[in-house]
Amino acid sequence: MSLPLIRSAEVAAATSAGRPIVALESTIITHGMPYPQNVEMARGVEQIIRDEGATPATIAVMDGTLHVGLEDEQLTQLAKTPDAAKLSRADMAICVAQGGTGATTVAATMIGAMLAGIEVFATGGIGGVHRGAEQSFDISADLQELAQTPVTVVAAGAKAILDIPKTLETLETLGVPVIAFGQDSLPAFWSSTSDLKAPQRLDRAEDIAKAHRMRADLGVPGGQLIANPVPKSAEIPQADIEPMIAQALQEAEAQNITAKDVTPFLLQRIYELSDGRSLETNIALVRNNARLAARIACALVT
Ligand code: PSU
Ligand code: MN
Repeated sequence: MSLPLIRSAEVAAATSAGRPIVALESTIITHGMPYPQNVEMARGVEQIIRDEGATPATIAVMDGTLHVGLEDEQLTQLAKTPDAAKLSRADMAICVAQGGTGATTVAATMIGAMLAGIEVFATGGIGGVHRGAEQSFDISADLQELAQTPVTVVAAGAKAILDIPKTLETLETLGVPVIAFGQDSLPAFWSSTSDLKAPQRLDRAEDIAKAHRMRADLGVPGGQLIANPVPKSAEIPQADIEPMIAQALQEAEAQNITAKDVTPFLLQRIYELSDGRSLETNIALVRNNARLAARIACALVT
């Protein structure tokens, strides 16, 4: 059976030539940032990947087809659809089978990347164990996906809205390597450092590529999480962001926001509470992650 999967012209050409490709998610576009900053971010990030000598592949489901690489009109169309479905592992097959349209989370983007033979993926922050998870059981499917799907994911560490120690413990249980890039401390999304030491540290894209290869060679399933610190010039110190996170979390609880709606709600409220500063930082860190991911993808093909 042939899969309902279409590559963009650019991704198809790179695939046949064996050139490096970097996957990008689409939930960050539809549920992570407002229009038009979301489409500007998405285009800018794609260009960074090209400038590094790799090919960008933004992944989404449109009208029942899994698109690996979006043409510019498709990207714009998706960015203008804030009510697009948010597709994680559980949702993807149903959306495709029903001819639906939706944006892929980290988990679903990893599945799309694997199906298209792409081994490296850049995003902003992954989902994780939410604060209060001992009550809500809210643990992102992104963590399980990292444990089973062989894609190296470059993110800016676990998002500070989460319970970062519990997220790290869960990743350890699942056998997912968490590798800080170029520093000992685990980055915390909007902030470049945290009080936590990262379980692993690597300093070069080539070393990350080597570790990715070795994991496959050893027959260990799953991917790697690369925690790439946001550039200092764009960071928001933890002391500044923490009160806004606390307020957003309180409001989420008061308004009974649950399940898939939690992460988009928190990101939107922190954007408002920070007068847009959180968005500037978010864009800066995604761009930084795209650059590193492209270097890893290039190292994988040499
Ligand atoms: N982190 C961000 N922006 C985002 C997301 C994460 O900075 O938009 C998205 C990603 O697509 C991630 C998803 O996979 O949120 C996690 O959602 P949940 O917590 O519902 O699993
Ligand atoms: Mn959740």
